[in-house]
Amino acid sequence: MSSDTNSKLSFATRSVHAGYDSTANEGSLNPPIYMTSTFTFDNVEQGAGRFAGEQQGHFYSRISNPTQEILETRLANLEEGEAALATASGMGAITATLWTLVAPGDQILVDETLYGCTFSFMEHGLKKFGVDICYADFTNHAEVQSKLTDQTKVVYFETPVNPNMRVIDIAAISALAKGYSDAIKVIVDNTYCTPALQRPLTMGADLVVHSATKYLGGHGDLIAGAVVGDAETIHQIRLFGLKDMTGAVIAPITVFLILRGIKTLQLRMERHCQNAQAIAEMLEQHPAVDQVFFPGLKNDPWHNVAAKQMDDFGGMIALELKGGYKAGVRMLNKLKLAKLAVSLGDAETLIQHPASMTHSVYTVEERAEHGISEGLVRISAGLEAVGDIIADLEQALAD
Ligand code: 3LM
Repeated sequence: MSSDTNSKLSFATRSVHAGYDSTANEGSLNPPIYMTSTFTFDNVEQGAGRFAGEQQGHFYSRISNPTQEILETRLANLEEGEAALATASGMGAITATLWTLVAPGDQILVDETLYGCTFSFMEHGLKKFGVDICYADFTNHAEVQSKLTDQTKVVYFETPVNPNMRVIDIAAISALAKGYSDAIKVIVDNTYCTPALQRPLTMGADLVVHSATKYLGGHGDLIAGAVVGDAETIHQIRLFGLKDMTGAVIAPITVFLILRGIKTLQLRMERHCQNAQAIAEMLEQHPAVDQVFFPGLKNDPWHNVAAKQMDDFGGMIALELKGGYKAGVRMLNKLKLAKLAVSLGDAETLIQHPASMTHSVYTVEERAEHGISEGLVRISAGLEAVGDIIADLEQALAD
């Protein structure tokens, strides 16, 4: 199967095959890694044609590379978009995308809670250049509606939200934005779900961004990102946000590792989801736990919207202990199997404290305003036998 979006094939099959044709590559089962910075031209006319975008073909690896192209075709296929751009990091994808889409005087309407560095880029980066960042609680649709203005160019959110696990209705927010103006670009950070669980482009979003460092790579051995959407916008992001603004180019060897990771994406997501569900159900019953935030729990406030738009409830959990921050520190320091680390989506169960780690760029006041509590603990359920993870958590929670 080559680069076509063959919708008759299932997700698992496309995860293994889409975008790669072994017969065009000496029969090599796995894709070649083109370690080259530049590409030779047959003559001056061909080189000039490629630079002008009038002729197909690669010319410099800051813009494109054949190995990268395989990953981009596969991601576009899985997200059901026209095109994709792979980048050196999730932040590379987010920054390349937003630098391309906004100018001074424009407004970005964002959910009140964002991954720490995305918040920092908006608040400390784009604002400095005259872009207005407007926050709203995206679970409150009337509030979103009231904050759309003629300056709004982008509507941006994560779902489930890192780290507090709110779930935002992608179809409803996209409809609100498009109802106000067709020109508004709706961007969803799909890192927590991956297309194995949720495909925002089929629900009205324009662009999807990813930290491929997480579930897509899946093994905690690389940093990468991607943006997926319509071919014209992706082309603009490649030629401006990537080529001129960030230079956040993905290395071909990293592409190879992500393609390898994606082959098992659906299998891994199934196990991450099963493990997270069992862990969340244990935590919900535990006397030391005050609250568990996981949309797979029947009485989670976001259970219904998650059930509507996600194929399963994901591998991420947040919790609040009865003893607050102090109890959280005690628990984290007692873990034996689960690793104390930021990042997520790896084979290993990872646990961290957002207020002092992933979301520490927010000030204490900002965290309070943006819905991130000081005692929150975040768990990325790994692929270990769930009984072993639960036993570790129970011993860490014991008096
Ligand atoms: C983390 N998150 O532990 P990279 N979007 C989302 C993310 O969670 C992340 C990015 C984008 C974490 C990283 S914190 C120092 C470690 C929803 C990253 C950015 O540039 O690939 O790290 O992606 O939550």
